[in-house]
This record gives sequence, C-alpha cells and structure tokens, in this order.
Amino acid sequence: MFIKRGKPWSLKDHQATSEGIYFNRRKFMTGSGLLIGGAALGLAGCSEQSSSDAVVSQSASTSDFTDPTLDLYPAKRNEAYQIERAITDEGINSSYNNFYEFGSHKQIAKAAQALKTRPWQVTIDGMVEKEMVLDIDELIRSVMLEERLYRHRCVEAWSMTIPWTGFAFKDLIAKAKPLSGAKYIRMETFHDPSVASGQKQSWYPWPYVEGVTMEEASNDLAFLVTGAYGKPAAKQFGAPLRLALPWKYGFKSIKSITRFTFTDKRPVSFWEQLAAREYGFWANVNPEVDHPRWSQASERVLGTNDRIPTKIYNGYGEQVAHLYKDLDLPKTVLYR
Ligand SMILES: Nc1nc2c(c(=O)[nH]1)N[C@H]1C(S)=C(S)[C@@H](COP(=O)(O)O)O[C@H]1N2
Ligand SMILES: [Mo]
Repeated sequence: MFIKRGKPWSLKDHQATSEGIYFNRRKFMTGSGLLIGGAALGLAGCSEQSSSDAVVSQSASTSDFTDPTLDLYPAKRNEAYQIERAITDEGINSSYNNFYEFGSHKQIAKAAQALKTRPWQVTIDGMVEKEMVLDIDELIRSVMLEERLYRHRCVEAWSMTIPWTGFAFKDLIAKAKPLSGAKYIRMETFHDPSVASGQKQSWYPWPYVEGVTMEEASNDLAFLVTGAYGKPAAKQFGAPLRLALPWKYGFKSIKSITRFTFTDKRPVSFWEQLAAREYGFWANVNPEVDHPRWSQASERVLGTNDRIPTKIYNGYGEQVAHLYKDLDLPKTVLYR
C-alpha cells in the first residue's frame, strides 16, 4: 500500500515542530564539551513535510523472521477501553513515527527494520527483592495479553487512536517485587549505534530513558505494549516491548525497553536532559499549559482533516486525576 504525496495530515498547518529542534545547544555544548555546528545538528525541522515514503509493510519488510509469540494474536479486546474516535489507519500509523534512534524525523519505519528484536532480554533491577533478567518471550507468555483502544497525543500536537495489545504495567511490578522504599521506575531503551544510526549522534543523551512514579505505573491505564493492530508490534512502534501512558504526552511512552530500574530517585528522562523547560517529568496532557513554543489547546488527528480540542489528561482524567491532586496544577503538569 502506498501513501500519496500531499496527504492532508502532513500539511504544515501549525508551528509545532519536533521535540528536539530547539533544545538549548549552548548549554548542551558546554555540558558535553562537544563542538557542534548548527548545521550538523540536523534536527527535524522538516518533520512536517510530506515524503514519498511507501508504507513499510508490516510482515514482509524483512527476512523470514516469524515472531515467536505470533500465536497469541489477536488478543481479546478489553471493552472497558473503548473510545469514541476512529482507529487510525494502520498504514498511516506505521509510516509516521517518532523513534530518534533511527532518525530525527517521522519516516524512520524503514530504518527501524534493522532492529533485531530476538533474542531480547529485559532486566529488572534496583530496589527489588531480587534482580532478574527475563527473556521477552517468557515474559510475554507469563502475562495475559489483551487489546485496548487508546488515544495517543504527541507533545507536537498531533494525535492518533491505536489498538494496542499488551499487559498491565502492574503485572510486571508484581513480578519485580519492589522494596517498600521504591518510589519511581526508570526505563531504558536498547543502545546499539551499529543498528540504530541515530545513536551515533553523540549530542543526544543515549540511551533513551523515561521514568514514572510507582503510583503512575500501578494505575490501570499504564500498559506495556507488545503488539498493535492485532499482531506483534511493528519495529517502528517500539517492538518488542514499549510503554503506553495515554494520559501523558507521547514522549513518556518509551519504546523497545530493555531495563526497568526501581529507585527512590526521580529519573531524568532523555528529553528532560535535552530541554527540561520544554519536556518535564510529569508531561500530563493539558490543553491549558502551552509548550514554550506552541499551543497545546488543540491537536491534528492524523489520517483526517480534523483539528480538535485537546482534553485534560487526554480524556483520561477520571482514571488518573487523583494521582496529581497534591501537585500544583496546572502549571506543573509539564514543567517541574
Ligand atoms: N526509545 C524511544 N522511545 C520513544 C521515542 C523515541 O524517540 N525513542 N519517541 C517518543 C515520542 S516523542 C512519541 S510521540 C512516541 C511515538 O510513538 P509512535 O511512533 O508509536 O506514534 O514514542 C515515544 N517513545
Ligand atoms: Mo512525541
């Protein structure tokens, strides 16, 4: 299937740009001691332009690899997570991604096929009863997979609706047996510049890191994703294991996770390291708190011509607002 040039969802209809484009270079250069020319940054200023990329086919794009968990799909849909929006076309979702390991633009799907998702180990360490390394297939087979329809809202002010397959984050916490002092979970993506050429861009603080509080991770909505669209996740979605936190901006939903570390220190995420003023720890979707460079009041719905008002907590306030009642809202939702 091909997507034609000039698709409506790629129009430059707002001034939001990619996460990375304006991060504080000077500060970063000082901190790292690197000399970086402006041009060499090559950040995603053109991310909203259309490209002629074909949609990368979900199955036939690479080799003869058969996912060892294929028999678990499609998983039964959990009807509690039905939503009012139309599911985003799989072809559109599969060819418009943020995955900076494979490039600082949206057309990374092809490059992401280089990622080897087996064998894949997930380390659980830090403040837990016993540190462990889990094989991804063992992990997936030890949990109950289900399908959930979730909204997905990027801080760049675009959104999709995705049928994820996965399991509750709290199921992983139960396996980990955290010590009572653990307050946060720090997550890390693989680090292999030989496969992910974006990781050769040394001014980024690789590997990608994200963090959540124990309460956030234990919330029913926090979902560890293994699949999408009724099959194992495409590599560009963050196979074989990524997070989906639908009430937070998309950058919190870390892809291709290799490590969960339970800790009493608040993790500093990838984007927070680059530009703390723009991408804070909480990063809850909030139409009233603008990004320093653009409004968050509305969002472009990919695959349609719609621009719709953004909802507080991306429409999931009922499930998660209580987690933040003691914080100084709304100003601290994004920046703190
Ligand atoms: N490892 C890793 N995880 C990541 C990113 C990334 O660049 N690397 N981008 C984030 C951002 S900004 C968004 S919006 C979502 C995009 O997910 P999608 O491509 O499935 O829409 O992934 C998030 N997780
Ligand atoms: Mo994002």
